[in-house]
Amino acid sequence: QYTMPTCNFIYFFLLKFFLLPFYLIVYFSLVIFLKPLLCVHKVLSLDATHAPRDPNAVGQFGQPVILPGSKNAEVMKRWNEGHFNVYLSDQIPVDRAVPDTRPETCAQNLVHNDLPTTTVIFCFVDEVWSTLLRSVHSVLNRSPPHLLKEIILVDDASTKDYLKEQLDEYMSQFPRVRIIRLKERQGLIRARLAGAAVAKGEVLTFLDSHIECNVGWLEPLLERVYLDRKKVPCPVIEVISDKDMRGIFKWPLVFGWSPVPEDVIKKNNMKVTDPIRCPVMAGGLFSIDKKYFFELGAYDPGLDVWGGENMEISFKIWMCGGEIEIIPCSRVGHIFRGQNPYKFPKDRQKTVERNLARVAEVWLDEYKDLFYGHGYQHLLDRKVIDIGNLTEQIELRKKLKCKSFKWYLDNVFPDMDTPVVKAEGLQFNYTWMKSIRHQDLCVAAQSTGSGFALVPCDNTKREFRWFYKTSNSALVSSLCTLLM
Ligand code: LR7
Ligand code: MN
Repeated sequence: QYTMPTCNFIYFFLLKFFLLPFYLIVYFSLVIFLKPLLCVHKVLSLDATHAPRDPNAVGQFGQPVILPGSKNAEVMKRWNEGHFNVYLSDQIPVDRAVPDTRPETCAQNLVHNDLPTTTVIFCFVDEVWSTLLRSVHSVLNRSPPHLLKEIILVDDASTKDYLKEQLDEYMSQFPRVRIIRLKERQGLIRARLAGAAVAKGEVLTFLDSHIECNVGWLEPLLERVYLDRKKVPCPVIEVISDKDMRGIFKWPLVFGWSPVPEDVIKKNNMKVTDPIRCPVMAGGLFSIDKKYFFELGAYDPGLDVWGGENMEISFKIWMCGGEIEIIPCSRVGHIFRGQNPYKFPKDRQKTVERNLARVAEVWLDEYKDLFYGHGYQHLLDRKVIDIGNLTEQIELRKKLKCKSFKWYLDNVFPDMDTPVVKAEGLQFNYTWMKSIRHQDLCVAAQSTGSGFALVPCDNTKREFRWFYKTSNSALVSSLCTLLM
């Protein structure tokens, strides 16, 4: 016979009550003692950074080398091969030691044990032998083997002989390194896409072909992708950027570095090792979840050779739901140079301008006036410059339901100097034509000198032109400047 179980409520309650501290102790000891053992481990310091294999070689620990004056002629002779001191680079070992430049606490940071694997993609055209090798060695020596799926070298139709059989032969000693050769010069954007298309790792890590990764560079990048697949982490690019610098742009879409505003550091109580949110990435060095990269439509394949792709991917990431960060514990050195050492198939300036115009047309909404207004008016004449078809890019933006450029400025880059005039709850753009515009309406000064009116824009008339005076941050009508 079935009898209902009697439930002594009070007894049950007391039991729970007295056992609660016990449960809590067990729970917290599990979390505190076992979790680090089970699912996180220390950042690996595989490379003997402190023990150079050849201590007598020059350039160990990044020490500057002073060459005797007698070498000047040779240095100058080889300079143009890479637009840096190629002669010296060839003297420095390909696997030299570098000083650990991370903020002190980075070495104690923990990352998850089950991080995703990455494919490192280097694309290059006519890269200098010693710098290309040093880049590859630094990745091989300073990345945990279980996280490095492979290194893909995409040869963007180099013309130098040593980058053919000699490179194949050298790299054949490293089973992890694969070489892809493009038949025709594609430019770095399409070369990276070719590498990404065959990558087997879960995360793509793009690097320039003249870099040196520092100890523990990879784990903190992969950790961020692991925490959120829409995070796009970038290492600190040594020399230029430092702990509190982030990538930004100025009009007309020129990349630069600027410190994080003081109030942001205070408000978020930021430590030197905390990730720094970046309105724009420099372009060459970052990790991104492979599936996410393709969901975003990768790069606009219509971008040619060099330039603008960092703006495109940055706007796309932020406006379509992702984030760009600089990770202070991840550090990679990069050789900066005054000129591109390779030829542009078409004119360099025209190539970059055309790339930027494509980005402006797809992503900047009404703010594209600001881009054109900063010296690019001539690009508006499509008979002079054909920027190509943008249908696919515009469709993509719609499909991904990306936010507006205004949203990006307000939320991601609020400290940017956009000459936007606010009045009566409306936002006006101060355009490159020097008009104060809201949609199709512009502010016109009254010639009687009494106030102004909001009327359909007509850029041919003086009353629509306003000059910005930096001395008192005022907009002065061109009618007034006549009197001044
Ligand atoms: O046609 C080309 N084919 C290529 O494969 C042209 C270039 N490349 C390769 C080249 O060999 C190199 O490995 O692409 C890589 C980048 O070219 P660089 O080194 O000439 O570029 P950069 O360092 O002068 O410029 C920065 O901006 C570029 C804009 O298109 C790219 O985004 C670069 O990757 C980027 N570099 C960095 O972000 C490093 C820090 C520089 C800063 C600030
Ligand atoms: Mn570079």
